[in-house]
Amino acid sequence: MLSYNNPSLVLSNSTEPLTGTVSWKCPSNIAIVKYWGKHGMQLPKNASVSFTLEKAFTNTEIKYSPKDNSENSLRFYFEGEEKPSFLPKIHHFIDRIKNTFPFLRELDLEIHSSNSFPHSAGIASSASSMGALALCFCSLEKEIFGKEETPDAFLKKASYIARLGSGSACRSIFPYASVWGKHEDVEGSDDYFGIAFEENLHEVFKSFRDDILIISKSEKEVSSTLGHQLMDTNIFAKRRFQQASDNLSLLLPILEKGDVEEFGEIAEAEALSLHALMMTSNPSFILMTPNTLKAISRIRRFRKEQKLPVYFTLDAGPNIHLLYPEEIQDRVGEFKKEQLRSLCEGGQILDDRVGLGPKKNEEK
Ligand code: 2P0
Repeated sequence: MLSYNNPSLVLSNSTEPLTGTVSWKCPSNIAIVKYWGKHGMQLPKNASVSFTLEKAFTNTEIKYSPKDNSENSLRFYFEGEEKPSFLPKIHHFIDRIKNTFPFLRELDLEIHSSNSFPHSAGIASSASSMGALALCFCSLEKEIFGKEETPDAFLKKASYIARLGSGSACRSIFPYASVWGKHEDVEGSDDYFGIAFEENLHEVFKSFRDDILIISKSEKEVSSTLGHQLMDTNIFAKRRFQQASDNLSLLLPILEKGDVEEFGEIAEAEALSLHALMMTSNPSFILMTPNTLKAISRIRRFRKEQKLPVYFTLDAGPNIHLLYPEEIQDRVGEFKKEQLRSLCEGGQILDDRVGLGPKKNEEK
């Protein structure tokens, strides 16, 4: 079992200045094979694979200084406004990583965070926000203790830490695509952190489009954390974890050879399985809305009639991710305008694509 526990990381052992700023930009990701169901300390019941997005990201900056013993050692600002309501989540995260980064409790932290996507667009931001925080915490270690490590070791640790903030966040750390969870077909895969899936990824997927149709901006009725929990008693759970594992085995060679049609079939099957699990949980819940279903049926009809490889996937919510290769973006653009925009709240569609992963914001 991998452990990053390090009791020596306390400020009295530091070699560098104890005041400064670190900042990271971290994108969101969309799972193609879904993670739904966990155990232990944020460990997945099945392996998942995701695409890293480009335009949906969180920017986080942490200003740090030694604790002055005032009560308010942690401050959080979202889009310029102080938000004490976010603090319990961050305290909980810091508590989970206290043995890895004991120095965090000796610091005053002022965290400034903002998202590239509009506020309350119904887009899950936990992957990008926890990813950005995890990267900042890892940079803090580097800044304060002068730690030297390879970029790969840094990202592996950041992914491990991000997982403890939010499971899916551990996949946001890598360019293009990531696998999280031990799977016999993926060398180096692990339940404790995500790994990059880049070398074997066909070029067509490196520029793949992922447009997010904002079907509804309302807050979800059931959180993902509760959704995961309900898998503990879902009567289909065992079969589902096997299905996810089988789908990953099927998907890997498809991602390698670049077969967009075969890819799309698995992506859609996974999305519908995820929502079927929600409907068969006890208590059950439904996150799709009538417009989600209308959009799905229009996408399938368009695909059939136009013979174009346009597919969908869903996150834990009503919004649709429209997946297609870059080369057909003009044709899909017309389709979105004519048939999908009217199904979106405020006509909103966020045009995104597979991206290059997180980036450290260097001081100007
Ligand atoms: C995923 N989702 O693979 C799946 C599919 C949503 C749909 O993981 O409790 O925010 O923080 O580990 O990662 C969303 O759940 O849950 C999620 P926690 P998370 O992306």
